Amino acid sequence: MFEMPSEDDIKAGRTTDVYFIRTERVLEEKGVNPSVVAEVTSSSTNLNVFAGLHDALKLLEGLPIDVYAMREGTIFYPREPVLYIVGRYLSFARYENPLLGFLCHASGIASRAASIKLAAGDKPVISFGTRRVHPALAHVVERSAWIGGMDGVSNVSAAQALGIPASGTMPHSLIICFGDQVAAWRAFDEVLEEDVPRVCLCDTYWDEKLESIMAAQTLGDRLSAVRLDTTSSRRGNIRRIVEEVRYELDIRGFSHVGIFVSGSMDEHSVAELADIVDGFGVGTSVSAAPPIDFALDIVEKEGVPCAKRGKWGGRKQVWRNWDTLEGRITPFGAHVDGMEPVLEKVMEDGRILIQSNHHDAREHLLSQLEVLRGRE
Ligand code: PCP
Repeated sequence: MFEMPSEDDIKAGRTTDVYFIRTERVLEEKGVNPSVVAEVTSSSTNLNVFAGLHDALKLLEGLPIDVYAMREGTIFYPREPVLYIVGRYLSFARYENPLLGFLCHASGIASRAASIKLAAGDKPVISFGTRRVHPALAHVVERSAWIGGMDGVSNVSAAQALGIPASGTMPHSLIICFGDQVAAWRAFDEVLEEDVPRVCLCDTYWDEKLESIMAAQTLGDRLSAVRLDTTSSRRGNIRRIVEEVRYELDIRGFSHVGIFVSGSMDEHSVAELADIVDGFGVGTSVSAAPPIDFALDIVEKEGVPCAKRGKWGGRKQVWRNWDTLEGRITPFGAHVDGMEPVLEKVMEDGRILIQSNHHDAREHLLSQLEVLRGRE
């Protein structure tokens, strides 16, 4: 129905670049099929979070290869292999494209989510961004945002797949349908279950301060927060607007009412507001985050290091001191005192050896963010 490949297309390696198909034919024709080690690395110096392993293993399942990888949610550094394959090159040649696609995209989203979560401190951040991407990507967007430390996701289908409740407030269209903010807020409160937070959108027709006071006077103690999603043409200095709304709510005895901000938020605007805002909704910055520039390179052939220029040769291990996040790269088989190996065997002869759970990955990431916060 929609313009996209089927799961069978992806699993069969058809969503690949033609030069891999031609390479297969040339090597087969000439009887060349070396045993290699091929590793995935990036040169990115941003806050990088590894994600996408779950789907990557499903893609490679059944191929006569062994795979070693980091846990999802691991913060990684430039040149550190996040995954490597051991096997005959023709066993996985055409899968380089979809493999990198799964890892580059998911890790890009998880990394941006983690940067925003780091900027938000202890304030919750909800992922609002699946409306900005192809619907077929909704699950990978929200799973990666969750691994990256987001505190909730708005997409219903993805939330169900993740096994978490979907999060959200109310859209402007609800207010416009009623044509009256108060009627809309009241209806929202009357109709929805008690476990749905009463967060009223307060910027549709009038000034944020006025609508916030109205919402507090309308729902009183039942109001948990007001959402400010001020349109860009009126946004001006959003920090001043939030301070004003905070002051006006407090002097009227509504200090229990939180302030939730959304609309073109990123790690910079979140950092600027985190001390006065109680929660954030972030869309494009996370869902349309740039992919990580992972590359897959052969670094060892028939047991001999053989990397191209710009790459470090030979099979490797990555080491981490999880208390300081200090890292080291060594040849495979070496040892580093006071550090733990990061790359573990996750596939043996095409059999998946681990369950890459998104909740465990998120906890793993959050514990590393605590170390980074400790440095600030
Ligand atoms: C949308 C939503 C969030 C926005 C998008 C998140 O706003 O409410 O605030 O996406 P962003 O981070 O990419 O801006 P609107 O479509 O303006 O409003 P509504 O809530 O009515 O859908």
